[in-house]
Amino acid sequence: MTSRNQTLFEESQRLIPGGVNSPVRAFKSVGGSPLFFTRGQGAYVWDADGKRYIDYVESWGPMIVGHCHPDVVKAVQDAAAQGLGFGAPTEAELEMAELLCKLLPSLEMVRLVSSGTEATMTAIRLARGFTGRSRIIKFEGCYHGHSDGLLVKAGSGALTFGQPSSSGVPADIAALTTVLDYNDAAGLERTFAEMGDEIAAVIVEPVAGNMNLILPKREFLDAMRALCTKHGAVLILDEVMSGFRVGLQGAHGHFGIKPDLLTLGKVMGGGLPAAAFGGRRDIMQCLAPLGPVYQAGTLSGNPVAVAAGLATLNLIQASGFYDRLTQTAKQMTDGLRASAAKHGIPFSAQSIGSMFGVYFSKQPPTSYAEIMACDKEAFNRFFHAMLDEGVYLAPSAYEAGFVSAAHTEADVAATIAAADKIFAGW
Ligand code: KE4
Repeated sequence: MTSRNQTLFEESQRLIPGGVNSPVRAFKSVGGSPLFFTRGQGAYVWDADGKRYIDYVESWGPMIVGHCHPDVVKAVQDAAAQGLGFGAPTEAELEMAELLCKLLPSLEMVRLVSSGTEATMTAIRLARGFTGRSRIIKFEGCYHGHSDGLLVKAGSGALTFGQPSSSGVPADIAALTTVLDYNDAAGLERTFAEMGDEIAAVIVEPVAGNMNLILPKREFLDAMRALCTKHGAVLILDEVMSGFRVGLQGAHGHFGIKPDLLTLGKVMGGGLPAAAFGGRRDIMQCLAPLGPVYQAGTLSGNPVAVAAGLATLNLIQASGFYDRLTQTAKQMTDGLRASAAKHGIPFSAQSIGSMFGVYFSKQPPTSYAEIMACDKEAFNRFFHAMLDEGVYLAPSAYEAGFVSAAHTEADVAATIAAADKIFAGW
């Protein structure tokens, strides 16, 4: 019998390119037909055939308190009952700005937008307006949304489909983006020595999650900060994914590196479209209506999305919240690693805060090249086998995974048991 998922996918493909509204959902790199979800509750999601999965994708990061947390749902219902949007300032936006600047001291000012792409695109424009320079530096495998200048050797869906540099981006724009190797401090130093006074900004995921999970080397982060300061370039830390995921102060708080601009998203919207960029007051004051750098958005600061974000950010401040999340992620990756070792399978796994990565390689990769050397076919086979066991991992070997406050020890044990059964028959 054809599954409801397959029927919906076939019908969707007639009207929606690839049948999806965001490419990485299409299961193209793992094969098979994407799942259409009908419901989420806590750590679980249900597909159109009524099958339940333990969810480690969590809408690609936002659902850190679990799906449909009652506090978040109530906040959304209460806000919606007052109005779905005004295109005018609301007190909730001031509350969100105050909370973000309290939680993240590097934010002297902040502006809300509706997606991570808007946040990073504007941060780049702001850096160019502030410095009067055009060149930007990014790192291969990092993904910062789909604005033209950043779709050059990008990660996430672009990498997943083997098209890290999108067509449709004018060569003149792509030529202003210099792409270096993640964790290569020497390469960064050489580039600044050659063209330091041309560089408007360096943009980086301080913990990379779009080429699977790659942890930063200390000297890489330190070099980046020092070089940007020395040459007057703007350091943009893109924490759309790692923000509030690595810890309450994101990766930059965890590693103690101060950005000039910071981009946020996902968790701060609680699953609804809210994102932000912010940082140094002298840079942010270049923004319209104060300064000459234009940026705008009909839905920016939407009161219903902000309500979901405020409720989520309130919950994550609970005492011990990140200790428990970090423990959950570590328990899970330790268990997977132990099971693979028992069955003699070249596999590794690691976690930081509530983010984790699983790899079919002997050691966790530390660079894009090492990620590309992992056994992708083995990952795809593992992905589908785990799906059969009711465990939903990201449908790509190039994405990080996430645990939530709703994942219990029983969920972790069931996940490890599922992997052990698969590895036993590998
Ligand atoms: P959005 O425009 O998708 O809200 O955010 C873009 C973005 C910017 N920066 C980082 C570090 C990101 O991870 C993202 C978006 N992440 C992907 C998942 N790896 C979103 C999923 C998708 O593209 O459907």
